[in-house]
Amino acid sequence: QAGEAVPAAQKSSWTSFLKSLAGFTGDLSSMTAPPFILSPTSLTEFPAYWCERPELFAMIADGKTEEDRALAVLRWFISTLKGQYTSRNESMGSEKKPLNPVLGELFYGYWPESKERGGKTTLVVEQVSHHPPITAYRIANDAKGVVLTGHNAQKTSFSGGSIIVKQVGHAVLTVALPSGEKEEYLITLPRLRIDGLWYGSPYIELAETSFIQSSTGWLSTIEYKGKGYFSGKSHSFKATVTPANVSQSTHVIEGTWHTTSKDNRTNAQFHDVTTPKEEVTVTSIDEQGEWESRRLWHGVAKGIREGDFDSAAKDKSRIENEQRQRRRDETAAGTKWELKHFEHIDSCPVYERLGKMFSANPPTEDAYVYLNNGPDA
Ligand code: HCR
Repeated sequence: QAGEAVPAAQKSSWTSFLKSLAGFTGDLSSMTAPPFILSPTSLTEFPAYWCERPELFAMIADGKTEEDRALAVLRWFISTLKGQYTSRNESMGSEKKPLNPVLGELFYGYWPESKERGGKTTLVVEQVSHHPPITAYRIANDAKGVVLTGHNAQKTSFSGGSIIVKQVGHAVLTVALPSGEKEEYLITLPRLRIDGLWYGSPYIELAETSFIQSSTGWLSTIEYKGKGYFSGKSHSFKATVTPANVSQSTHVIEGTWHTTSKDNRTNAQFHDVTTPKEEVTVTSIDEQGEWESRRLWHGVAKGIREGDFDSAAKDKSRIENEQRQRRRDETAAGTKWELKHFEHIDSCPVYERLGKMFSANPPTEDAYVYLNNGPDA
């Protein structure tokens, strides 16, 4: 039934929200949505999903051959999808609308060292643009020599009752090999469809194709399908892994990204995310700086969690007004906001070089270069 999951008092504002989505393109994060769909978490926390299985991230460096490492990168990537795209349904009952980060917002965290993963893995996130929202991040296990850098923005549109989200941006993973050489992987991002809006119970399905291109030539092509395709199951994927200049794939991996998959050639299990994951460790709010996400949004998040939406809205307006004032002051003084941990470049050299190998579209993309000055530097 329509609006089944929507609290009675918010049904009409949910209907207005859905109506305003029709014909909408652009930045969904700035749209006002009814309280029941609000999440107390800022989008700056999302890059942590890349590393909730830190041992898989670290293990990339242990691959003995180019093929082993290409498969290890694919295994780690597929294993992040459950957290990235289904974890709000698990923790909050449905997909929710995250807090829209302010320019300069920061999120720091780490996964402690352990025997399996060798070293501490650190996370630095910065909101590098507000309009449109762009989040830059860097995750590093220095002891293993595995580093991921990337940025993410979204372009949204509405079609057939679903929100379609094109992810803009890419990630680059580098592995420092014992030989002193460096291997690079260009990672493109899947398209999302947000379904279940009619019922007030949104969830994500992944669509189309994403790629992982290695500087060694190995290419993983990942196709995403929902119910009724491949296996008939939600969250299905099929990945083919091909060496350089060979069109026939060496590995075909099929399964559902939120559970398990198999390598068709060997019939061996490829990934398994039915086991517990490890959330990022973050210092307590009292110890955080004023730009750090959980401290910055503390009042709003508390209001949302406790159902006190008036106080959440008041604190949100305070933050937004402060931001507007800051921008006005900068214009008056003829100054510009300075990024803290990243520097913007118009064209990413890794994207250009590796993108050519699989005819990436677009052929060039901008990037944010990490300045090596995070809290653990
Ligand atoms: C689309 C989305 C904001 C962006 C989120 C991204 C794409 C961010 C980068 C992460 O690596 C992966 C990721 C996962 C999320 O699924 C995706 C969010 C889902 C909803 C949210 C919209 C802006 C809010 C839509 C409001 C709906 C729920 C009514």
